[in-house]
Amino acid sequence: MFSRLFGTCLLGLALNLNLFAAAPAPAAYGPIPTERQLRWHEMEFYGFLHFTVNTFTDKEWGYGDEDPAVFNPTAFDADQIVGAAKAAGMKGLILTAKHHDGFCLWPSRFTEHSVKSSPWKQGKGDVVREISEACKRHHLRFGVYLSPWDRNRPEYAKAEYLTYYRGQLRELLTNYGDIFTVWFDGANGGDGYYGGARETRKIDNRTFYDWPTTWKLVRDLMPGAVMFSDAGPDFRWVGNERGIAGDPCWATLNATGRYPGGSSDGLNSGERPGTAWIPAECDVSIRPGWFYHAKEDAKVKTPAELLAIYYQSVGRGACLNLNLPPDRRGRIHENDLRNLSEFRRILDATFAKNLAREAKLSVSNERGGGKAFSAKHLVDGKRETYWATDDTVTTPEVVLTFKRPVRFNVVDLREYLPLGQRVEAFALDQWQNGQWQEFARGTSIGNRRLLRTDFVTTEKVRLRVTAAPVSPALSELGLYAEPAGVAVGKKQ
Ligand code: FUL
Repeated sequence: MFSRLFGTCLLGLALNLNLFAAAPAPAAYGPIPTERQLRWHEMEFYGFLHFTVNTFTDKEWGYGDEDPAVFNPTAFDADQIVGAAKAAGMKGLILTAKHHDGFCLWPSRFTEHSVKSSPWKQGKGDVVREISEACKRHHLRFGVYLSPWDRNRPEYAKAEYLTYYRGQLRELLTNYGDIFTVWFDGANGGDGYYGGARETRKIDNRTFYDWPTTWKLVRDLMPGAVMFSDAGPDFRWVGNERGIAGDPCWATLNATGRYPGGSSDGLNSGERPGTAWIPAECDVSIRPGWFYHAKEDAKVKTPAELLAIYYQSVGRGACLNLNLPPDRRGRIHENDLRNLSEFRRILDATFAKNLAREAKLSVSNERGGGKAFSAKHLVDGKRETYWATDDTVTTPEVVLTFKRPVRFNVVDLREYLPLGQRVEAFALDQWQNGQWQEFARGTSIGNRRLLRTDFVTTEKVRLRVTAAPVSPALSELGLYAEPAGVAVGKKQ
């Protein structure tokens, strides 16, 4: 037993040190992701749950003077909510534990303005507890949104407010198990109830919140959690609430001088080479509003709209955070469920089979001529392995030759992220009438690049890296066909 364990350890060590590889791995280029960011990238698609007094008052931004008695879902069902997210393919959920109105979905000991003052479950309910536990049961990661702007609190805009805010953060990060993200919203409209003052309070976003201290608290209490804001530190807003990343969309940003609630310049496309790895999240609601409104029941985004968003968010290297607003029952509405399930059905049918696996691969260069960085890794379905070239080869190509013509309309590419974002431009060719014909081109790849094109039928496909400051390191290449009858619309 001991010797087997020892042998396994030695093998692991040898693999780690790359002892069996013909050449050392390429050196990383530019800013690179942390371990916690890599885990976040792997999620790709997760959801928001916007739920509070607004659900019952039909508002988007509560003023902060709402009577807690209005919060009274009639048939709250955490398993129905989390099950809907799971069935849609989401890997996590972020709950608005407190939105701008200040009402807390958990019984915080720092305020009475919470579920404990509501009739729901005779004041004994805890939405944060129920959703976090349902997430565990369904194997989704759980995250929290805690609005920095609080229109209920008398001390908002004064230094004491930070003690209150951090006390709440501590409650959320210590009582509800693992938290994968803390989502810090930059919005601040100024006016509010503020304990009865009913006035406008201006704060300086750059200094008031003293973010470094709050970020440190999160790092201390939940080291694996990634933090969101307009400016990171771990992932950034994409600059719009339509769910659309820029093209290109770099995972890097010039971080100096940026702060939550600051300028959104550069957030949509990122900045290259950048000073920090701060990839984009696309947040968008399945309905026009973030909160549930019965009048929007017929305005749920269609499967075709959701697909277009997916290709322009996940497909541009970002993560997609799709909001599902629980209704007044405390459930996800049937119309949302219907569109989500058709969206999922199409995605599953599309990505069921990677046609590139049937091809013979030939490449213009393979690092060290050896197996460790072989082009085979492009089609092994593993993000941990990759095809790399010698340091001097920055614009290689790979040709896929098929025995029979293949038909596809989606190309899927992935870079090996631990070595940084390396590829700056690429092109794709198909073989037609004895010659190459370009059918798509792109710039940034990063975590994932999906190109949704017209249908191509061909016996040979070529990927050319056309610009890179260093040798590329690509971990995946896929060719897929969307099922018949999908409204593709314009190319994505
Ligand atoms: C914004 C907020 O003002 C909205 O209500 C919503 O929470 C959205 C996700 O972020 O800044």
